[in-house]
Amino acid sequence: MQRINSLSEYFKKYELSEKNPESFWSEIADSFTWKKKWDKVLDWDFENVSINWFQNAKLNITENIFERNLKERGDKTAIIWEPNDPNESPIHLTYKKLYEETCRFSNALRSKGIKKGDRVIIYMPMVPEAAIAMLACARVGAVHSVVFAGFSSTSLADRINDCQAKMVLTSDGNFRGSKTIPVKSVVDEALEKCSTIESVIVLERTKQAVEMFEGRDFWWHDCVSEETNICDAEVLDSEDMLFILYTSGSTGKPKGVVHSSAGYMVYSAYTFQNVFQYDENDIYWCTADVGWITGHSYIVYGPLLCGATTVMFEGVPTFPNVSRFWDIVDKFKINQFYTAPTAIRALQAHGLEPLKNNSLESLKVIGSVGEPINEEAWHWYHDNIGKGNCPLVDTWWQTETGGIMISALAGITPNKPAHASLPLPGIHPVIVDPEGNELVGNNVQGNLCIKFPWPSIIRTTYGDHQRCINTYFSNYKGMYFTGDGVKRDHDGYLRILGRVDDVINVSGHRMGTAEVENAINEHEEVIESAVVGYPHDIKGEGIYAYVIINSQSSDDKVKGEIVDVVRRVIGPIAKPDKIQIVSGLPKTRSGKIMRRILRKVASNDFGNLGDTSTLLNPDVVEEIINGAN
Ligand code: 7RM
Repeated sequence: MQRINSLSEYFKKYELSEKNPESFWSEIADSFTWKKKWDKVLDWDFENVSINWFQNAKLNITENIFERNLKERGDKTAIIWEPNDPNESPIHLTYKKLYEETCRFSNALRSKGIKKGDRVIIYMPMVPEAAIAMLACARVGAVHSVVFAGFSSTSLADRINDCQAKMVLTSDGNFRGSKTIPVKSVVDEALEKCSTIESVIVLERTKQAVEMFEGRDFWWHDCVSEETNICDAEVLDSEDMLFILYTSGSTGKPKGVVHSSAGYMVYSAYTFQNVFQYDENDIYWCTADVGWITGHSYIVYGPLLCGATTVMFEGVPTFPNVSRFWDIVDKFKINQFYTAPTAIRALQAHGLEPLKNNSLESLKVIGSVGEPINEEAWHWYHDNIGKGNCPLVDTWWQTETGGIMISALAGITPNKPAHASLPLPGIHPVIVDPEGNELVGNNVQGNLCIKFPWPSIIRTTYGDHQRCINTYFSNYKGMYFTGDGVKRDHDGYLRILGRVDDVINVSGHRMGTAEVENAINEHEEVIESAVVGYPHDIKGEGIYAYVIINSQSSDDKVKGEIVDVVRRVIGPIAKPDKIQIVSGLPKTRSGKIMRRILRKVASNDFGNLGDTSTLLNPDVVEEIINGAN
């Protein structure tokens, strides 16, 4: 894998990627194993969103993880798995062992009738089998869609139905901190609303009692017991779908973001290698869950394509105590550590006491992802975890981009607190004003767009291509619109300012305000609701819900029930932090809720509410201010 070693080399590569993107990307793609090479590097059209990378090439991403790595790295550890309970032994899976287990499970998938193009849902805890499940799908050409195991049965059912999945891979339960959470029973509940699922494979993890439905449900260990550890990889076209991952937007239900095989492979590996500057014997740990894009690209695919040792952690940062992350860093002598600002802030709140028995001296690189990192958290992380001598890579990217887009390259790009800094080679960001004029030069602020395709750009939203065009490629003609605001400072470094649409980012989890409102509205006494984000010390943003109810019951009772409804409809991560019962919502004459005002009130920023004279019901503003919590 091509690796950039100096700042001047970065600028050189960047320039090449601007002047001759095809030669830039084909040089990188050359280091992979192809069944057949491409006829043309790139064909693209942002108007109809038709993007074709490495045209007509044939490959399988798992051959690039296994066959390409096995000779040199067969006995090298691919995955280190750290269980929830620190007293349970970790598991070290070598590349050879991971390959064999993937083949065995690939055969099991084929035995159950899974073929190229079939959609398979993975609803599993953070266990090695979750990675094996993803890789086995990729091996047989099935399209995986991982659903975070904290989502509700309703959310799971929506995703199964949207992609018309044929199979669910799951577990009996999930160990998370001091709790044991049911998983299989959530699947059972979801499947009452689904008709496309033919079989369910259940991994035994917690050994809790589960119901197994004859003819539909099978134990993982039974499925693999008769299978061999050799399995031919399906030959895929570059643009064949690799996976679907659902993500929230400003309107409607979550969208199935589609990634394709070759482009995603090239980009996830290239960015992993260069951002983290991985060296052959390093131990790398990303604390994300495989249910999010960060887990896909930087726990599983990127690291394994590069032959790295990647750590997978089943538990939570606070169990059995708040030293857990740092204990794991010392236990495995982690060299690169990649986590979210929300985790940093939560641990920062406990002070330095939990660090006093940790050395952390193995760390070479620390990283941040998922939300803007505030300067205070940046410095705490840099000084106390990185001990002042580890480069901190603040990596900006999205489910739709497939891989890191704007970030320092560790040890190469000078660090600047709270700045994602510079685009990676091949990434051409532009800052635009609301009319779509490009703002050139330094000291400008506006909306972040990307004007040229990169290999792992979103290809479509599953089942609804028009929605992909409308959401990402219509706001600004000829450009991909990210939904984020950005500032280019006097040095030309980029600082991400957060979402400019109705998406909120709670503890690094993306949520549509409309999605939360729809869940709240399922409570039978709710007439209308409006959800906004507000600054939260630890979560980054908290969820603030304004709710109009039609009720004789006490406000407190309804508030409690609303929290329960959201938990049931979406999952615990979407629970409102604050609920204010109101008699009306500020609306424009055309009936649109003026969220600007609601955002200001939720942020305790009553000073300048802007022009409220155009409101249909200006009186309600005062009531809302008086009742704010
Ligand atoms: C990787 C991931 C994407 C949204 C994105 C941003 C925010 C992500 C950063 C960030 C500031 C960062 N995918 N975001 N990384 N904001 N600095 N380094 O999180 O699809 O779940 O979310 O997250 O708003 O649009 S995601």
